[in-house]
Amino acid sequence: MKKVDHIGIAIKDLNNALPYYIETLGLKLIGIEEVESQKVKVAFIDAGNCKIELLEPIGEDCAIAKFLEKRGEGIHHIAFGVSDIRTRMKELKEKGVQLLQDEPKLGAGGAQVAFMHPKSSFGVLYELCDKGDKPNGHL
Ligand code: CMX
Repeated sequence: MKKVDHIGIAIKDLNNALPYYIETLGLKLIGIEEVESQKVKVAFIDAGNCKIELLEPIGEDCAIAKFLEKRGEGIHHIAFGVSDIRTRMKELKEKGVQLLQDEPKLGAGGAQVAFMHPKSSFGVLYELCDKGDKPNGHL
C-alpha cells in the first residue's frame, strides 16, 4: 500500500453536508461526480494529506443506501492508494484476505478500485484505489 488516498463517508444528502465541509471546516471542494458502477454521487474534498469522499446513494438498491439504513451517516470505508492493483489483489488473496470482487471495477475519476470484506479486515471496509498515470487527483 502506498498511503491512505481517501476516507469515504456515507451521507444522505450531499447538498446538506457540503456547506459543513466547505464553509464551516474551510476545506476545498475538488469536484463532484456520479459513479454509475457504484450507484453513488460523490464529492471529493481536499483534506491536505488525504481526501474525504462524501458518498450519497443513487437509488435504494446500492451499498451506500444499505449502509445508511443499517448504520446511519458516518465513516464507510478507507481507501489505500496502490499501483498495479491486480498484483495487489492477487497478493492479498494469497494471504487469505476476502476480496469483494475478482476484477477491479471502475471508480471515481477513472480509478480502478476493489474492496476487501470488512469481516476479513477486522470490521473495516478497505478499498484499493489505483489511479494509474493520474496519481495526483481523482477528478
Ligand atoms: N464498514 C464496516 N462494516 C460493514 C460495512 C462497512 N462499510 N458495510 C457492511 N458492514 C458489515 C455489516 O454490518 C455486516 O456486519 P454484521 O454481520 O456484524 O451485521 C457485515 O459487514 C456484512 O454485511 P452484509 O449485510 O453481509 O453485507 P452488505 O450487503 O451490507 O454488504 C459489503 C457489505 C461491504 C459487502 C458491501 O457494502 C460492498 O460490497 N461494498 C463494496 C462496494 C461499496 O461499498 N461501494 C460504495 C463505495 C463506492 C465508492 O467509493 O465509489
